Amino acid sequence: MNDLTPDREERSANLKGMGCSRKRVEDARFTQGKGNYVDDIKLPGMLHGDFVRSPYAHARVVSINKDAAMALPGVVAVLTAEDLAPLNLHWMPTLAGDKQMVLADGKVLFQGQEVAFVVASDRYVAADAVELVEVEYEELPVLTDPFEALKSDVVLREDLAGQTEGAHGPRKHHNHIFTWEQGDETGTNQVLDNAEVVAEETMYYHRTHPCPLETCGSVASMDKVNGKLTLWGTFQAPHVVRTVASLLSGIEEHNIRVVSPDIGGGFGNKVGVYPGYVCSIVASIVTGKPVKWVEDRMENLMSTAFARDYWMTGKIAATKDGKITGLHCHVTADHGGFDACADPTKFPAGFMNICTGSYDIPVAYLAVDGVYTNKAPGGVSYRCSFRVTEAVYFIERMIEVLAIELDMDAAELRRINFIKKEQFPYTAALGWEYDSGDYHTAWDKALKTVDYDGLRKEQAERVEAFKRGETRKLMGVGLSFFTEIVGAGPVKNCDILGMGMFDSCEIRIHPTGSAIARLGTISQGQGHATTFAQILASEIGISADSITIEEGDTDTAPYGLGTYGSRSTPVAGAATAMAGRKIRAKAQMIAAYLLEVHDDDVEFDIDRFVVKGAPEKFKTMKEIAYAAYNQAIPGIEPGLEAVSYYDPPNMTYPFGAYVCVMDIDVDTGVPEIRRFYALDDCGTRINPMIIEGQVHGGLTEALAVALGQEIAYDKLGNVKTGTLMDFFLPTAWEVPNYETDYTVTPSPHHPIGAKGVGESPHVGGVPCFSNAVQDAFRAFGLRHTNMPHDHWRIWQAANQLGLHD
Ligand code: PCD
Repeated sequence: MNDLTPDREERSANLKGMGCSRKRVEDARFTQGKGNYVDDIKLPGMLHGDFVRSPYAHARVVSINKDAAMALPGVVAVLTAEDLAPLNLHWMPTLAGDKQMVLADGKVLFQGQEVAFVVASDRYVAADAVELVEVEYEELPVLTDPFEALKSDVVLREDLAGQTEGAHGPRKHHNHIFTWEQGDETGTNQVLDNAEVVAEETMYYHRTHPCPLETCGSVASMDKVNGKLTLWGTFQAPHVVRTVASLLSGIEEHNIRVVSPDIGGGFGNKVGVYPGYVCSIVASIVTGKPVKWVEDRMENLMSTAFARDYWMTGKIAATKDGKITGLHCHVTADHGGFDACADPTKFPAGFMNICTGSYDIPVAYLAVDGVYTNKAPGGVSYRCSFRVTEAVYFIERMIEVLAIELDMDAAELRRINFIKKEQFPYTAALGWEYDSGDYHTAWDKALKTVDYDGLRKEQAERVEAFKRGETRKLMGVGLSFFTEIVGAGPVKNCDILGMGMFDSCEIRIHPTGSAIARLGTISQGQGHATTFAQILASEIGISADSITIEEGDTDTAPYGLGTYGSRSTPVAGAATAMAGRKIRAKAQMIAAYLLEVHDDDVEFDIDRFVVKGAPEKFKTMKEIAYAAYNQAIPGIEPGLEAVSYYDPPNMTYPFGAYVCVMDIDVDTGVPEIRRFYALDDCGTRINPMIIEGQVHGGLTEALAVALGQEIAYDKLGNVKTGTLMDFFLPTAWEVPNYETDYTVTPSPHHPIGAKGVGESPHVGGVPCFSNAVQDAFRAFGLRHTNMPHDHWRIWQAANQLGLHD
């Protein structure tokens, strides 16, 4: 049975292992209409739910009259808080230690809040019945500004009235949620007081929203005969949903099966638990029928988790020649009506405490105040590891402002402050230990590729030409250098609702030498079925084409904390490699037995074990797998399976250097991106083609956020951007050609040296686009202007600088 495939190179290529741009195996299904999304699930007798939502941002619910709705043929039930109260499900715990109304209990706190859940025989009847539910409201004063909320007598959360302690410590005011402090306040203030130069700036990272193509939804099916609840849904963390559903409902966890089928993009929007999920479960329990809930686009934008909404004030101290000596940051965080941020429990402002960025800053202090307002709850990590995008935007803007203050080149200012290669592992002033990095090499490569000096020369010429009236277009050179923090991660630091953040992989090798591996994560488009098979192929010597990857079914997958915060590669990817190594260790013993040598006398070689010094004597993994099941081997159990639960020793710290060259028409405010160069370092690269796709996607979402995408409210708390007419979602029209590049600095603690990459381009991209806009006006005195830089805001900035006179 020996397989005498000729050379090692060919054998290695056959594996399609790590480093190979393997085509995505899931795409055959996705491009041929064979995907299986939540809305594709159709069960016999299935009912449909739809929400009555509040038109007001703050109002008392005086009465709800269901009669007319119930009279409509096809309507089965109209649930309100009163119906959920006996089950204790009218309020639910949030990931941030707060509680949130499932259905309005006494009053509403934001426009679009869920007031009643109509259950009907089809989606259209449900929608008609929603119109027939009569709700009487009494309007209350609306607070949409967190600074006003902190001064106002209006109590938003009456349920918390008088409570001076919250989940994250003392509350200073009835609309205040928490203060989170990190670092050395006294030391930082001392440095600021004595510094040669201090630059100060306040910036608003506006409220926006992840906008996956597929909105959120669920199908609940309670089988009262077996006592088993099955819940399909758009869940980025299916196991967590199962545990939470069990704790809330009292149904034993083995009787709950949670399935995330195909997911049409997550971007953090599908991490939290929404009233729709809870209501579909309750409705299925009440009616005994499966109940589907799928939100529409407006509901998605108005009510499911928002992102950002951080007011950040920074002070950065430096010497005259540009060496940074200290950093102070204060954030006022607008959390909306409930604190439903999706962060590890101990981090109420996520990883905002990585705001010292890629720079060697000796002392720093961060304080974050969380505030309630009349806006939708959420606070998700939209394509970033918790609040790292806010942190990177903050420091990359502070660097630009400091460069202006020092009258210095911003690329040079970065270079002299980067953490040096030999300083890794590096402990930052706010506590994180960066695993590895080589920032100078990446920066130099980036600047050289784009001919940075040439760009600055051209820019200076353009400024002169503008002043002479020869052009109305200015040129911006946007720079950003970012360090991400991904892979939450270590159980000792990170948990969600008490559940430690490890991840898992379970592998079964079949007798004929193919395999199935199941993971605790869940792909939403990232291509896990392609890439995890590649890790395994390299680890166990079975072709990736012969390995099925399965995720998302809690009845079969090992327990895991899910996919967000670019944690799949750092955590589940590590578990995959470790489980693979267990398989290999057993395979080694089997091979040695079959080859009649000692275990230590065989070694792994691509797809086989060979006798050391006698390469013609070998057993392929296929042969070993067959023997594992079919041959009695003394002292070894039959079968070839392994499972690994991996608790990472640290997070991984990918980084990157981005440059954007932009021309801005001063009279129309229209920016034109001439060039975008992105160098990413995510350590060992599993699939270069998928990485490139991830970078393109992340940059496009960064462009969206920097140049127009926002959830805006008026003074009455009406959402002004609740449809895709107003909410900017870039198309091929707005998106430039991206140039991607890389360096490779492996993670020293990850079994295959890989770091995450999915979010990096977004985290580095937002400041890069923003800096490009702002840099175009630097020569005319602009220091800082807030995002999103849509045409109107750019025009206004130009106008304020007197460029239209
Ligand atoms: N990779 C490779 N290599 C390396 C790394 C990585 O190859 N070194 C690849 C992997 O395998 C996969 C990807 O890449 O496939 C990614 O990865 P990561 O970074 O690890 O990540 P994950 O975890 O997997 O995922 C997550 C992310 C996130 S977070 C987000 S937002 C987004 C991204 O992912 N999302 C999404 N991307 C994406 N894509 C798509 N298509 N879709 C979606 O949805 Mo959050 O937190 O949730 O916000």
